[in-house]
Amino acid sequence: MYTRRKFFRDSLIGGILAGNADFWLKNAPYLSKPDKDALPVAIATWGPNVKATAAAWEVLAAGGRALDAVEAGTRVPEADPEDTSVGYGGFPDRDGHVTLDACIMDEFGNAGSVSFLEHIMHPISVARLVMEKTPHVMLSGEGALQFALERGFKQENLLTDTARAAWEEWKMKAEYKPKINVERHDTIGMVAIDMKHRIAGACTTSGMAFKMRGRVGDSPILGAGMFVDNEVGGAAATGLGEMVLRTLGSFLVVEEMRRGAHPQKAVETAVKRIARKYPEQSKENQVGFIALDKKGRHGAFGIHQGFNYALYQRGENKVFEAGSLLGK
Ligand code: SD4
Repeated sequence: MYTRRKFFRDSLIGGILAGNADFWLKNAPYLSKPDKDALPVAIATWGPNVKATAAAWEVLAAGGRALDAVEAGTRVPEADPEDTSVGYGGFPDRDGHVTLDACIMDEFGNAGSVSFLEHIMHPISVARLVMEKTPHVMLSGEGALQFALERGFKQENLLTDTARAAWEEWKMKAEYKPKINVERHDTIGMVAIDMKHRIAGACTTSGMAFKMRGRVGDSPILGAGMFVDNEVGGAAATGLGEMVLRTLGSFLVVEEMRRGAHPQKAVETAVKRIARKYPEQSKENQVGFIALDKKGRHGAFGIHQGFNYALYQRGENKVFEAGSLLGK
């Protein structure tokens, strides 16, 4: 049924495509100004990840390296069985396998990534070792698992009873239809800057629930799920990975900041680009970005309402609602 709500949403997309809908910029609450206390800072996608920014802050406040902070932070949801979008407890693919994607990047532009990795609770730490201990950037599937086991990671069953029950229920209809902000889109993308102005980023996820076996999303792809450049800042994405993959969204955000855009403007540009290129998919799917620039200013924006993020800055760890292109 074509409801009033859908009509409203379609009209909004139409307005934005016509280029006359900058209304949401007028009261953007994020135009934060840098000050001497802006660093260190850690930002992460999704409110429940305050626990992750807290873990990152411990490293940052002790004078540690941003790379260690983002790894420590993103390991928190990876080990949390309640988080059904990341690591242990993540919802499986449509064949019942939990398959994980992750990437990490440091202040020198070094990067490591794993995709389609099974049985390892901390893919972000495997990604870091790919970066530090191999001549490669990305390992995938069985090769990634073999590498992790050789490096001493434990092989574990990551499918919890809750996730298995959700999968059993899903199988009754077996319909692949991601829902906006409903699947607990808790992929964690995190960017941090330490006291020495070093920037690092990390992103880790079990991907879209009930995806096809072998499907890899945006999260382990540098420039799509996450990207940092120490001269500029960093960004990370969440939501329907296919839309982010086709637009290299995080790279776009960083490049916009390189051209002088405030992080808030940069994330809005990326979301607008996606909505313009994929208007149909944008009606039904969420994509959100977080960004930090070198000065410690941040931005966050999604296609739809309901995207939130955690920010630890000036000694305070808080959750904020991100702005959005469309209403619900
Ligand atoms: C993916 N972008 O695999 C991820 C999913 C996600 O919160 O962000 N979930 O497409």
